[in-house]
Amino acid sequence: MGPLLRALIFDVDGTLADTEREGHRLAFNQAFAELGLGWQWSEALYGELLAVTGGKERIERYLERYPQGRSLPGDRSGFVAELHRRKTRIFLDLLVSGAIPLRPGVERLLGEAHAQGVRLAIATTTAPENVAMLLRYAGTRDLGDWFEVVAAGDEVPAKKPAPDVYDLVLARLGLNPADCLVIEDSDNGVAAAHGAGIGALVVTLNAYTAGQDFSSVPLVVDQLGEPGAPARALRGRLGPNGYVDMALLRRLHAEAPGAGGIGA
Ligand code: XBP
Ligand code: MG
Repeated sequence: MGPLLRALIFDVDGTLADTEREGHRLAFNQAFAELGLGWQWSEALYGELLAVTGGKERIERYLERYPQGRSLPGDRSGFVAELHRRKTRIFLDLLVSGAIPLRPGVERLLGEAHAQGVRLAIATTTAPENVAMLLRYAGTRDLGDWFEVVAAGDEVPAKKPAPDVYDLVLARLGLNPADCLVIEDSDNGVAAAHGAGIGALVVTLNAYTAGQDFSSVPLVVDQLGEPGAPARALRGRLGPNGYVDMALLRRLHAEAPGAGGIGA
């Protein structure tokens, strides 16, 4: 028998909730407006900028690519940090207002895992306070206490697609890659998990990640799904009930416990 499934590790943005288009993007735009910058990130431009993970890094990329950066003050990184602090405050207000719900099936699956004693962790690029507020306000109860470990992008030298944040989660859990299964929504997230040697992966697509290459992942679905509102599998197969549950995750994990098992 292979290793037991001991922990589920979740990405946050795009996976637990559809935070990008009507969440982070709006918060960036509002911060730009507050500072009178006259910058506007359209849905399409934001989709391009998402190739860079991390909000501060995303602003830096924008400034490198577009002429807006030329007129900025000398202390570029201090300016970006202040801009990002504003953006985070605005994003937190959005979360507290309940404007960003969890994706379908997320709270159900977390509850199932918790009830079965499977440990829960988060590997994200965003800030820990964003995660705490999302978990507090997006579900029907504060889900934060179900998560044993939250590892965030600014805690590690390199953000996704580097494996650092997944390595940190494994160290904090005290588990091996083969004990875990990851749920992600993006190619950068998949690369990070694979880089840390975690092989069992589920991808829940969203509008920004639907066109990405997930050929190395055993199960790709449009959402986790709920009883009566099934998910759609774009790669791999769902169980008879048509949604992602712990029985399905245990099967996937047994079939591909480590990175070596991927695509086999
Ligand atoms: C998510 C991100 C984040 C958010 C913004 O990537 O790249 O940067 O867009 O968050 P992933 P911050 O889902 O792969 O972790 O502005 O707080 O960085
Ligand atoms: Mg994501």
